[in-house]
Amino acid sequence: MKQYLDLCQHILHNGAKKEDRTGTGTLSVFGHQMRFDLNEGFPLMTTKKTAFRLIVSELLWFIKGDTNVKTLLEENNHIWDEWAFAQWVERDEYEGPDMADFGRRSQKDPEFAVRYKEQMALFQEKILAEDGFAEKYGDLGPVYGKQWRSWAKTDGGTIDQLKNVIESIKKNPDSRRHLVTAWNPEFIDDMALPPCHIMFQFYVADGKLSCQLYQRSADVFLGVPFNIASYALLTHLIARECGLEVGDFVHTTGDTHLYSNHIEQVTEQLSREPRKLPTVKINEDVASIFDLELADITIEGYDPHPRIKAPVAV
Ligand code: THF
Repeated sequence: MKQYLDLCQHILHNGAKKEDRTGTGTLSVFGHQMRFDLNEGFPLMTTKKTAFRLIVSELLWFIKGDTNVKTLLEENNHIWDEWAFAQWVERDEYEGPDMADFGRRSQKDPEFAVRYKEQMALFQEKILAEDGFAEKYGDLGPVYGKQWRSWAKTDGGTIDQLKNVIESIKKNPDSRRHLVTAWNPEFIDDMALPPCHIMFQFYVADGKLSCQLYQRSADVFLGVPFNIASYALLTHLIARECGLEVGDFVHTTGDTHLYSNHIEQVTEQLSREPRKLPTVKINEDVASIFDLELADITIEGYDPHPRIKAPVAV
């Protein structure tokens, strides 16, 4: 995926030094676009091993309208843990040691890191073991799943944007209104994290379905490989649902940044040669996108360079 490696180079050379909410510091550019022809293979990083299983599990979680990390934990997916944990440790009911600013402190202070790991393990255990606890403290608020599947209307009803967009692609493929938006200003403050992938649009031409995503904030080393694969997969799933072939995935990003503690890792990744892209397989026995489970979606011919670890900014 040359587009991605070019983006990393571009930020390293042209990025502005910029402070951010997490206090980590970034190199950042504003406004970037990548295009992936999904017929050239499935855009999963080959220059670093990327956990496809986690991408599928997160996407199905969005598609089912779920907003609770319990479901992800049950699938051994920890990519949202920090955001649920951040809410938990701010609650009156939390009685453990002070966890303020745990993301930064656990990287700087090894003793604190031990206490943080303990508290995080306890939190995960309770989410998995106690339904009442999970219901109360595992929910991230009205994040993606809620907005995609049950956007709140002023009259008390809800809008299923995902079902509607599938219907509109089937009934009126040429429409210029195949949109789903996760940015709901009324509820931003109730979300554990305001959405990063804000809005996506589908487009049909020559029997092919394309998708463009607008992402307001893009963590290029950790998040973007997930985001590309996630929306590429969504495009495959919706195309299948609508009896179309796949076209392009267009990824448009706003604040497009490399965290200052990912620079070494990116440099390592840039030294590697890209390999042949894998392909995605979706279980043909399951007809509807809403019934798909983790095991129904697999990747074939994936032969990446080894994983490169990096800390996530919270
Ligand atoms: N916050 C930040 N700072 N970056 C993000 O990418 C991000 N997300 C979601 C919400 N907030 C974010 C969460 N998505 C990983 C990947 C995606 C995430 C969060 C974390 C991650 O740590 N990946 C590692 C390890 C995966 C594993 O457990 O194996 C990796 O090496 O890929 C952007 O949508």
